[in-house]
Amino acid sequence: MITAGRAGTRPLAVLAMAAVNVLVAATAACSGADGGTSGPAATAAPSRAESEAATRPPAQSEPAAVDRPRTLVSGLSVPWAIAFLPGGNALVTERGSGRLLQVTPQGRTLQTDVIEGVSPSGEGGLLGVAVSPDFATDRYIFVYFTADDDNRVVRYRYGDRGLSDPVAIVTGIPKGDIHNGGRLAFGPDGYLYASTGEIGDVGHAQDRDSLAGKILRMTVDGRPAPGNPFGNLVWTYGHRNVQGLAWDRHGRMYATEFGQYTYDEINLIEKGRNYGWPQAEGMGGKPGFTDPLLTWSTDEASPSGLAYADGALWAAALRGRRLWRVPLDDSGRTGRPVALYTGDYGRLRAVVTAPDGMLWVSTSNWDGRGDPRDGDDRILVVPPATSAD
Ligand SMILES: [Ca+2]
Repeated sequence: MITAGRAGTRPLAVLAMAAVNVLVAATAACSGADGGTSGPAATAAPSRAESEAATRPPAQSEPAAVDRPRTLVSGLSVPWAIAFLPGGNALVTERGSGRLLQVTPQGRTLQTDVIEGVSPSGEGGLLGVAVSPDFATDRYIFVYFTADDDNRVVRYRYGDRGLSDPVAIVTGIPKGDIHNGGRLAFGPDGYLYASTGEIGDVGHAQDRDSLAGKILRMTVDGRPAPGNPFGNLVWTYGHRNVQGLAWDRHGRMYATEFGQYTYDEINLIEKGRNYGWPQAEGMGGKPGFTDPLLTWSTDEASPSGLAYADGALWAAALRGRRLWRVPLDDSGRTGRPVALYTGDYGRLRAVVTAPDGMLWVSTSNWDGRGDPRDGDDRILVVPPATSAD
């Protein structure tokens, strides 16, 4: 079920959901681990998608055929993150191969580099990528990856001849088989944000001296950004596993978060706040913890990437195998979410807004928890403005 938080909008009621939830609950296991399912729950998703398709209310109808996504790139392996260079080409990471691809808006791969030192295992590997806001002059790009002993953020110079001048700007982020976080993005303030996970060790999230279970904010040299609340890299804490970061046109920051058994979240991210994990999951209503704006059941979402476009947040769902459109009003309140393409493309991982306003969305069907089909994994181009609502 979807529950609106501060938005004050009514919960989405889908009558058929009750029966469907019984099916899922009967086989449910911890799904928060990167939106995976352990055991038989993995087989529940297709049945659920079919049931829902048959009973989806009009407000959740799919866009017309003309608005269907188109495949821009196919044959990838777990494309985890996408970031645009000035000029409109994009950098794409692959989790297991450690490859960093440069893809044109026409879908051609112009350049392929391999990040050295990536040690993929479980949910770890080459994860986030970000491009310096001053790329035209500094040529900096940043990647977040799992190495032999840690997760780390490494800066490179990126040019026609490949990568050079690697500098590990943050090391020692705890690594694990699950919950490695991994998203990188520059905020409108010009600083680099990194999301980390608590690696399945719940003690990290509330420990402000641990880099795990946090959203970090840093300079391009990996130092705490001016104005950080605790004098270190930590911007917010009490996170379980954040893999999506986005800002709206007013500069407000949002993040997706994997819940454990019950509630995935979208949070409004504000300096120094404690988002509750492990004391609270979903709407805790407990003093000292910031509640999410919105929650989903883990089988509907397990949201990874997050983008902002056309007055809405867009969350890519792994286990939920759909793209969520969450309308935002001018004050940052969330409206009623709309599920798009449920089951059509499998697990969805990254979603970013391209310079032309389209959304680029990656599938994640080769991550060990999906059902790959011909052409997977893909990058899809989705028109945000024409999607149904
Ligand atoms: Ca929370």
